[in-house]
Amino acid sequence: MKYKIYSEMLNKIPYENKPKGLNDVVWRYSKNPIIKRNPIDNIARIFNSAVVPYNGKFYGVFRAEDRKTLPHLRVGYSDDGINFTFEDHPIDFKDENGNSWNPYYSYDPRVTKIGDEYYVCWCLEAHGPALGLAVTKDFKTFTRLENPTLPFNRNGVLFPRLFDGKYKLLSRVSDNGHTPFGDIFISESKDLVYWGRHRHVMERGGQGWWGSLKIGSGAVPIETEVGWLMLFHGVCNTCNGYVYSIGVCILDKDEPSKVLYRANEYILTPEMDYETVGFVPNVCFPCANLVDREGRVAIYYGSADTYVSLAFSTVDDLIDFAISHNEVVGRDKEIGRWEKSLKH
Ligand code: BMA
Repeated sequence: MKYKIYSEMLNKIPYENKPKGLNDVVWRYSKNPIIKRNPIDNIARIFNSAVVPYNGKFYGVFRAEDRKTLPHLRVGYSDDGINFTFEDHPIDFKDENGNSWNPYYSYDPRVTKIGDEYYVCWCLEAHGPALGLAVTKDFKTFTRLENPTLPFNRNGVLFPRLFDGKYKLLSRVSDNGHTPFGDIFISESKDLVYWGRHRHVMERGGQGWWGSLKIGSGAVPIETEVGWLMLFHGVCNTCNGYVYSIGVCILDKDEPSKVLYRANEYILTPEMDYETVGFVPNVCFPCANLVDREGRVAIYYGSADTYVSLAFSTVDDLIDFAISHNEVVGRDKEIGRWEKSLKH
């Protein structure tokens, strides 16, 4: 391994070697998608979901949609990270007194392990879409904390460690609909209740078009000696709607509002039938990544708002790709306090 990894490295992850002759930095699992349509009774689709290691197995918080097409979150578990068994009920979130506290809709979860606690950050109804936060130790009881953001906000991802005693959260300001804009921001909190020191991290755009409409953080960043390796989604607009691709960047280790490297090309874009055809065509939406002791990476991504799919790479290759394809966009290298300053 070329670069040191400080994030949790697992003994075992789902993995397939890169097909011979392929030049791409990321390659798909040959048996994709791993979760197909109508996967369990009365659930039409499971997609955009987060998988983490727990108790020697792989546990996930999944975005499931019933036949009313209303999304909720649901637990699933697996020995191999590929074949999942799902609970027969949605997560019943509790407030601090143990009473049920469930939002009207819930979607796009990310799960961050800090110590022996797992934090779920997702988008929920709070007079408009906002981020919710809940913590579990056993994937049975999920206790909600205060919502970290006001509406309108989505794509919340908590970092897997504290920075000088402070939690940091990436998010994307949005609107009430399908948001035709969006950059990635970061906020911090000492107690997971009060959030502040909001900074701009990364802006949409660059010379290419694949991330020109909006970008949003994706999987939990992986800490390496170079910086935080992060997969994100980038969206471009077309006459037939939005196209969601996956990109890679590296954020500063101590001040992640600074972007160190960002690849100007996507690393995965909708090409396969299970990505280009479905409830929403042309979507690759990363929500989780697992790393093993050899620095190999398994990427869980939602495809076409219909399936869960897997792709693979290595930390070394992703870092090298971000460095060799680096494009500095706007003022992303700065700490993100302002876009323009007034000169007197
Ligand atoms: C976004 C989110 C995602 C979804 C994507 C494509 O706004 O709602 O859940 O995957 O649109 O439809």
